[in-house]
Amino acid sequence: MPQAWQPASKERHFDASGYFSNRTIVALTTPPGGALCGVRISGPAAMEIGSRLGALQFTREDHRRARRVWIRDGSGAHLDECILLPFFSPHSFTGEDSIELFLHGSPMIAQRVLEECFVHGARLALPGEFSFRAVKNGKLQLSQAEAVKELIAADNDFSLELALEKLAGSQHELVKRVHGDLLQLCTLSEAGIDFSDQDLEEVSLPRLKERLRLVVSSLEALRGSFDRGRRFRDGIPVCIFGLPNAGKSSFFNSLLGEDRSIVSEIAGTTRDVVRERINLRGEAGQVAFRLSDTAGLRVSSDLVEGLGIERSIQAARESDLVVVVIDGLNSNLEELKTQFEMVPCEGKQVVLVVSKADLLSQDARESAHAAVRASFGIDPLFVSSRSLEGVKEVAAKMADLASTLLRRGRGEVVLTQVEHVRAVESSLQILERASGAFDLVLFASDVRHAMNALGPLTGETLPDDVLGKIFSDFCIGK
Ligand SMILES: Nc1nc2c(ncn2[C@@H]2O[C@H](COP(=O)(O)OP(=O)(O)OP(=O)(O)O)[C@@H](O)[C@H]2O)c(=O)[nH]1
Ligand SMILES: [Mg+2]
Repeated sequence: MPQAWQPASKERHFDASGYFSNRTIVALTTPPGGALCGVRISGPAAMEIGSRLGALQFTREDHRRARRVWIRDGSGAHLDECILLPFFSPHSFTGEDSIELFLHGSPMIAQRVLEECFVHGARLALPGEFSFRAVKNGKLQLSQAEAVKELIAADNDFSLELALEKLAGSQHELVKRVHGDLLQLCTLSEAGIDFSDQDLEEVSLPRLKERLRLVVSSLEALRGSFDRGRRFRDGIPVCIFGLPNAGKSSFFNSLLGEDRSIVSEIAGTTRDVVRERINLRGEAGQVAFRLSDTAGLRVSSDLVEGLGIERSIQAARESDLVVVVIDGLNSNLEELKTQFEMVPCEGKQVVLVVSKADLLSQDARESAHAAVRASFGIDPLFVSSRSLEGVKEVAAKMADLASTLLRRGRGEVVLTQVEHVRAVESSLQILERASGAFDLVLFASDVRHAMNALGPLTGETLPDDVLGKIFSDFCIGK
């Protein structure tokens, strides 16, 4: 954010209680550089500040009524002509009284308006503080607030769709259901304790354990979804693999559209794994990848090169997709096959690419094609990092193969955050103990603990400092 947008008077917005103060807060809600600039004022003094800025009086009748007004500072000097929109509590984003201003997009105006709000007692909002207040006031579920952050960060079709569904409440609904089931189990087991002398079948330990199994399987499915969630968040891991000098780094650079890896005619140029994130477009949309360029594989007496080769094999093992680059001019397919067999390919997608197509005659292409097909049983694609022939086609093929790993049913929940999967894991651990409990008292206590362990997903039993930390990752104005 440009310097001019920072408030000059820091002490005016210092507030020791951080997220847990109820002071009126203000921040820009749009990034700099646009034709318009949004400002949100939220909190108990919002209406008063709005009234002073616009020399207006608000009644509840003015809720959501946009007005075009001149706003002025305390001396009566013009600040800007803008649109002013009041929202009365609880019908606002934060659930508090709020004023939204739409100013002309000038950093100078924005700074002056913020300063004027500070004069009237507001302080600058902390990162994510509007969303924090919305969650605190029950206007937004924690998972929906997190979805807003993911929505802003989404840079490909698949993560955008997932964040939109999360915003619409898919994850919250599922977690609420599981939480509700656990609560019901708590209630039933406590009833079982109270009426233990009556031998009621419905609240007997075996019957409750039976019910618990259903909850456990929902939680297990949720835990299992994280494997895919990581791919949504970080991209699909892809390894570019092959013998030295095959043209791996050149192809890697062609995909990225920049000279990221060093390329030379000396075999063994790449030593370490070079990683980059990239989005590639296929038929189903854009897919994010974590692309790794690796050291060429050969038997080497050089210690450093040997370590690099070990890393190449490790990178291939950890990838969902392996792009094997075969030197179009000088390929030793037997050797390549031997090296490739060191990578367990079960469950992996493989794309074979013959490089240096610009140097290959039609005959050479045909014989390379036949030889690769005979050795690997897969048709190769031809690319040239010089003319860029075939690069787009390989990119599209990679995106199409990878998109099968990201496909979800509509509304299918996929966990993308480590804190969430940890919460599910710890809940499951406690429920495992509950499944082996010998009496209802222990069973009831474990089920209650397991329910509380889901706090990071529900937001209900989270300690204040943890909640504050979640929102501190947001941007100011969110
Ligand atoms: N004409 C032509 N030359 C290429 C092409 N791709 C790579 N080369 C050349 O082949 C040589 C090796 O390219 P690199 O991309 O460094 O090969 P590498 O597989 O990364 O090699 P190592 O890192 O040593 O394993 C360089 O001289 C490149 O200029 C291509 O498509 N066309
Ligand atoms: Mg290389």
